Amino acid sequence: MVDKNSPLPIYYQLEEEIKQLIKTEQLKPGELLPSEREYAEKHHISRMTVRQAINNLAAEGLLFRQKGKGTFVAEQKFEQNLQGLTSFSEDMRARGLKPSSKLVSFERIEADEKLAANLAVQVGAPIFKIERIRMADQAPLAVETIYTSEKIVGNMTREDFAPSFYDYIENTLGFTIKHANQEIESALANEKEIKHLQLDPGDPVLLIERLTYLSNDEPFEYVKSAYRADKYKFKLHMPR
Ligand code: 16G
Repeated sequence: MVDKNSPLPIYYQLEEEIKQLIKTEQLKPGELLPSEREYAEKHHISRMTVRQAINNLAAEGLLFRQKGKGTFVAEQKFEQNLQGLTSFSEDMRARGLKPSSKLVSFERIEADEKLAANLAVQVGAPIFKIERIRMADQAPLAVETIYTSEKIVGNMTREDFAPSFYDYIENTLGFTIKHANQEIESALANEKEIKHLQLDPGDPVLLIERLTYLSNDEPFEYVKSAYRADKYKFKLHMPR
């Protein structure tokens, strides 16, 4: 409830009230929010103040607007722990969701200098380049381009590869995956990402580059992924 005698700005109090309703699922993902007018009348505050609160929550990704329809509650973001090396399939199953992939392309190419350096192979060595859309309960979350060397995965087919790459590496080929180095940065979605992730021009994505190693410290995959920024947040425990 808004308290006009509180030192906290009214828009902020309203933000906290709406956040609490989302957290306790009294406002559920996909639900239409009451109109600015309703909030203004209920709390005896100006529509400008209501708009400010709603703008802030939309900027935080908790709400989203649809032209002509109103403001809706967004899906809660996935929290991705940055400690521990997990596969997409494992992450989704741990959340009770069904992982799946849609293959965009599967090619055998020759390593250029950058790939050769990343995957510790000779320039020109055979590399698999696989592009796929990663989905949870059929909703697209990321587009991923994986480079892996034939030297390690052998004569891999697209059927071997789907549905889980890490499962193929560990359980079919019998390797142990040991560690990875990862970089994360933000960007605006490019045309391909807009198409595959059902985004609008100007929407942000989180770009992740990962280089993953086997137990003998040999790199076996170099991955570039774009994750929907409205669906992901990354979390890290930092002991001092
Ligand atoms: C994740 C990894 C990717 C890995 C894939 C394996 C990131 C940024 N990427 O998407 O490197 O190839 O999992 O998943 O985390 P899978 O075993 O389900 O195919």
